[in-house]
Amino acid sequence: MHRLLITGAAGGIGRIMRQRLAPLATIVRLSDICDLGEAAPNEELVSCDLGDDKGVHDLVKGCDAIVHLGGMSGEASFAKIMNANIAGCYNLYEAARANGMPRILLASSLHTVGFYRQDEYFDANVPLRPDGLYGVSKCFSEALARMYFDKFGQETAVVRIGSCFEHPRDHRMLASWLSYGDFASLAECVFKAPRLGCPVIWGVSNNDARWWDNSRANFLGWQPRDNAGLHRARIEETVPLPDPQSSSALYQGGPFTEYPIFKED
Ligand code: NAI
Ligand code: 15L
Repeated sequence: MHRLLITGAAGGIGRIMRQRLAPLATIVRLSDICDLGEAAPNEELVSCDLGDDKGVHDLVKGCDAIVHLGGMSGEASFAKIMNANIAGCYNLYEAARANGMPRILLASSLHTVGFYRQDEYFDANVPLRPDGLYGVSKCFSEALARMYFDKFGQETAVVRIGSCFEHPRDHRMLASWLSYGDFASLAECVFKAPRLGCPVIWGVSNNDARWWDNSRANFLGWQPRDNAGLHRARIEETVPLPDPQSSSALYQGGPFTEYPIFKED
């Protein structure tokens, strides 16, 4: 492809994907509200608040594909969630519709289903059970993606990311971890698939412990290779086992299930 847009490119996942996804496109356009550093020869840097509809329209223009990582990545006040995740996602889809409908990889989250318990196992058709306003905003983005597909044919890979960090950080992440390498290989499958549609895919590595059945996404040919199980000994040695009655041990969404509705901005 000629130009790939990555929103949220200054964030934890974005900073890694900036390099890892570069082989997919001639030009990578990187966007955030935070500093993106210096542009490499294959890069374009665009500062843009996702809540700015005109700015997002210009941002998407000329792009052949989008990895949408930008927005609030945890629980926050409704005002912040509203601007970055709800208005921001709407602005992105409207901009895509006006600019040739580039294929989108949408970063959704396990917090769309955070109130399921850790002893439950299900596929992507499970009813949503968000664990906070952040999770609700991801449910909104998933519904928006589906509506733009059904109404206009806009293709999106809705990726319900578990916990995407360099290594799993606690016992819960032994089931929810997605390695950076597996994220990158998923993005490659998404953008190389002849037809995508609008599947919901669990963004999770090939962990020994598992809560999610990804068989509905088999058509993509994605084979996650990393396994959080290889980090179990380290986690068991260094991270205290949570109280079995605590949210961290009971719910897939862990502590997010306990957060209040934040009022501060
Ligand atoms: P992050 O918080 O490190 O990065 C998000 C980026 O979005 C930040 O650089 C931030 O400046 C930018 N951003 C925030 N508000 C914005 C706005 N109004 N306009 C433009 N940019 C804005 O998050 P991370 O970990 O890199 O996650 C990326 C995406 O993946 C997020 O959408 C997050 O919700 C989702 N996700 C991440 C998971 C993880 O384990 N890292 C798990 C599940 C979902
Ligand atoms: C998410 O959705 C967040 O973006 C990430 O920072 C982690 O908190 C992750 O879920 C998780 O719950 O592990």
